[in-house]
Amino acid sequence: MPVRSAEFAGAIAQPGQPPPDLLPEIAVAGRSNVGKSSLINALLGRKKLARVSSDPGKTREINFYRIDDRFHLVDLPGYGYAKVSKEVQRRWAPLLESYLLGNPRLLGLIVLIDSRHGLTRTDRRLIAFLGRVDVPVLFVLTKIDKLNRSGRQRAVAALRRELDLPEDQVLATSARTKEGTQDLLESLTHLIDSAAAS
Ligand SMILES: Nc1nc2c(ncn2[C@@H]2O[C@H](COP(=O)(O)OP(=O)(O)OP(=O)(O)O)[C@@H](O)[C@H]2O)c(=O)[nH]1
Ligand SMILES: [Mg+2]
Repeated sequence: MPVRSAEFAGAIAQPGQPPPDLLPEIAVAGRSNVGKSSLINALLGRKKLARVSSDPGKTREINFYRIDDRFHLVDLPGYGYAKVSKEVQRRWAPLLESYLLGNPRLLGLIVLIDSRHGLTRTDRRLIAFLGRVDVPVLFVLTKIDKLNRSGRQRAVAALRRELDLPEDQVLATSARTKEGTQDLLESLTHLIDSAAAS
């Protein structure tokens, strides 16, 4: 199902700040530079809705995109980028924590992993923290256009093995070629539909 409308709804820069409105949310998390903003644009069929960093570590706010007036896709600040000072990173943690923990609107999380690098220590730290957030998590490998067919299969298999994930909890995508983005959109729609039905 294609997205009919997508627009920037607002941002949160301070812990405890309210969201732009009370729609259900699906949040996109992952290391800086993993391709969060690019994937959001690819999903929505919009080139420049979410800002793609020429300077990694730039997305420092939580950005909300309103999709079909039904839910928010939420672009979380990337973390773990070496050039961003420890001081700035220390300020992000409370923002992320206050957003993610005890958020009744949050229906699901998408965790992005760079398919070329596999799980890094930073990814593992995030995943451990996300264990405290009680929502379904979908793992999405990014930038698969950089790998050949066997490399892709290896990346998916390694992630599934390391995190002990069922097949339907891992997707492989490219924002560049849009591979995998339809599947991801379907998973999101499914999540929203089943939440609406319950
Ligand atoms: N080849 C390729 N490059 C990609 C893909 N997705 C993103 N990139 C590139 O990776 C870089 C980072 O992309 P962003 O979308 O800004 O990453 P981000 O996770 O939003 O980064 P922060 O906002 O810093 O957390 C950019 O140079 C993108 O062009 C992809 O699917 N394939
Ligand atoms: Mg970004």
